[in-house]
Amino acid sequence: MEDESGSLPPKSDFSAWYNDVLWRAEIMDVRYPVKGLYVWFPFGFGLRRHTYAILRSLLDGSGHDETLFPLLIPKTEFMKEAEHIKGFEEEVYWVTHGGLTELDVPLALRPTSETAMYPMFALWVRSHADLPIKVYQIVNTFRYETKHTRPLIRLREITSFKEAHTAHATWDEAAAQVETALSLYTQFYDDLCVPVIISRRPDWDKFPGADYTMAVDALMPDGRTLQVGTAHHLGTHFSKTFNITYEDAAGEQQFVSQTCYGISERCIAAAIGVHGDDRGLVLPPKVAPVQVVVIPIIMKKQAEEVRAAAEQLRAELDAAGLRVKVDDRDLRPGAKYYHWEMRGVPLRIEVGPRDLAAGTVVAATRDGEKMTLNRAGLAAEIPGVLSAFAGRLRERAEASLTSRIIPAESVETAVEATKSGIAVVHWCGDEACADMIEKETNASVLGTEVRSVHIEKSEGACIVCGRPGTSTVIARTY
Ligand code: A5A
Ligand code: ZN
Repeated sequence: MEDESGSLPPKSDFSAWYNDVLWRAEIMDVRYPVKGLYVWFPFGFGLRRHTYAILRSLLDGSGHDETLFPLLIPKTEFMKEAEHIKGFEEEVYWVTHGGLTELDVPLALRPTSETAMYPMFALWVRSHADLPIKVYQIVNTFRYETKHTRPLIRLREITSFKEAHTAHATWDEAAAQVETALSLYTQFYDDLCVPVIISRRPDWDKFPGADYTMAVDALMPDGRTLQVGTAHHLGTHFSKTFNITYEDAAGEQQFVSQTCYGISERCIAAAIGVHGDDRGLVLPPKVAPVQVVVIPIIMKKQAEEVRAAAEQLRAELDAAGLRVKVDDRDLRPGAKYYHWEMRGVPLRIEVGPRDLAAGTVVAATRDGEKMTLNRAGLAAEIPGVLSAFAGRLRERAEASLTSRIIPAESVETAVEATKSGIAVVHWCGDEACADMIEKETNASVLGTEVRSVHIEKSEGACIVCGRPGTSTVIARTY
């Protein structure tokens, strides 16, 4: 699979860089013969595995239970919630035949699992004691996307859809769960060293069947935002449709209030896009499939000693719980550096004859910090080196985001700001004003009630009509 021919386009040419790096770093193979469907290379799948392990542990640690529902949803269930159908009807794949026999009830490939899960919730919930329900699954979902498809970003088979679904006794409890979800997502993106902006989507952009939608957006290098997660308050829309009720203390049947929240492999696209550089991927240590690569510098003399020392170091780092690899292929060291830099490995350690004699190793982080470390006690040093590296990734990403958040007091300034990043404007909440802003800027109103350490909430005159407005983020989006 190794292809070192030609060179990676510079990251400033983001779209070309992105496609090329996914191939060269062996994340996704885009040659599968169905549009919008891609294949995970084993290295990419390792990145996925470690990324989703964090997500799993966050969810497991906060009272969620993992579950697994069927992929196929009967049309009869799917068509029950009017807004939900309207939102998805153009995106659903249908299974109409079993072999040569036409099915009595066509089956939808889940685009998301509300209508698979909630008929079962109706059976599971009887009394107050059955609440809350908090479950999640990590599955593939299918959406017949008509916009430009892109690996990890817009897929027709989303392979790594983490969807959580909850049911509560009251609307307020569900609202509190939306906040919990946002805080879990904030921690998750902090582990990926990716700063995010949370906002409340305008009503016309909320999830089909939701009372409101909170969205999490990351800023990509080309100045466009990528929606990397959403949390929806579903109110009682679905519980009324699927008759999910519990008996309250007074013996009355009450409809549950629900939430759902989701993240897809876009989280990996964001980490790749935000941290990568002209030499390839730069991976946050917590998710890097290889965290440390050991490169034996083999010369004629002491070749065996160097090999043995590299293997000894590997064993020590492995025992310390680090994901480590020795690259003892018969290649020039330079070719190996190139190989592992492309794959984003956070730390490289070189072991050569001179180091053996001196009792040291030479180490280099993926962002170019070189250091000489004592061989003795090295395994205990590495976690600190990796977390300092993660800290620098986080700081650089923060700086890059803040430099591209631009307050705009007029539509003209918003047009300028959204060419390279995010405009913060005052908007009155009126759809006509939003239409005007979107038309002029070619960007989208991401939302209001903005949560970001970089954006202070404020009141001011709507940049279109002058009526009272609040801070609103606008950006070109993926
Ligand atoms: N049931 C809820 C959780 C739901 O489906 N929400 S959602 O439609 O907003 O999807 C959740 C997240 O999946 C989105 O925020 C987005 O980050 C991601 N996503 C949606 N469509 C996608 C696609 N075609 N390809 C990749 N990711 C997608
Ligand atoms: Zn207005």
